[in-house]
Amino acid sequence: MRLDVVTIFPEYLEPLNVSLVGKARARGRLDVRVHDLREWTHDKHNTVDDTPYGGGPGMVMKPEPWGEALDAVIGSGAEGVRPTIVVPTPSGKPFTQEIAVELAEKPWLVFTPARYEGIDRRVIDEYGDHYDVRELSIGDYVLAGGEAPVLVMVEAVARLLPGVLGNAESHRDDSFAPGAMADLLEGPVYTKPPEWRGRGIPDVLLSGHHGKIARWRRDEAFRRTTANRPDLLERTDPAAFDKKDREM
Ligand code: 6GU
Repeated sequence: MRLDVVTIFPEYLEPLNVSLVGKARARGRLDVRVHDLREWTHDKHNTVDDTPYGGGPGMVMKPEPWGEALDAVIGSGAEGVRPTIVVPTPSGKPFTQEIAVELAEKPWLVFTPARYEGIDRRVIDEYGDHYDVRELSIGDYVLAGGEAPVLVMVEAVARLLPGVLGNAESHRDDSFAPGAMADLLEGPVYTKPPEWRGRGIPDVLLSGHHGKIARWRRDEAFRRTTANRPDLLERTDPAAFDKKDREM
């Protein structure tokens, strides 16, 4: 997969050289290219923003640098490969695991993190007429720019690519993964030593009884979901739970 990021803070994307994403790059699973938006400005001060039409606080990112940057980046692609353009914005649709799975199937993602009050709307409309453009938010809070959301989304997508996670099974029962534990949060996990500061391990995990262990994990997932994310249970098919679950 190819990933391009156009930003006024290329150094903010340095973490893409580290850990899972960094290894995926080193192994050739990911081709990541970070670009400085100011390369596509032409004035002495490399201006990327201006005051908003209609007045109000803050600044808006000018359309011309974004247009030139996106034309150059998109034009550098392989013959016939069209990018999906991801526009991080608190006004976007929620970025979910389902969207991460969908994006992980694309050959090429171009991210356009903005600072200030966002990008002149005409840029999104213009590229939206010709490409698959996704305006996505990572949660209900406001950040100063889209760079941290790009790191979040790239990590969520990269770990789904074939050959990136060490163990292909590792994301099978992730919280939010589709499947048997869909819409349940993951329960607690333990490792050695068997006793730490006077605290032991739930006996069932030492029992060797795989059926009982699976049952316990599901009960814990249900308990944790009830406590932390009751909204997730509202949208779960009641058939996914048996009578005993509902009595917990
Ligand atoms: Cl994608 N951008 C910004 N600036 N703030 C956010 C966000 C994105 N998602 C949640 N808050």
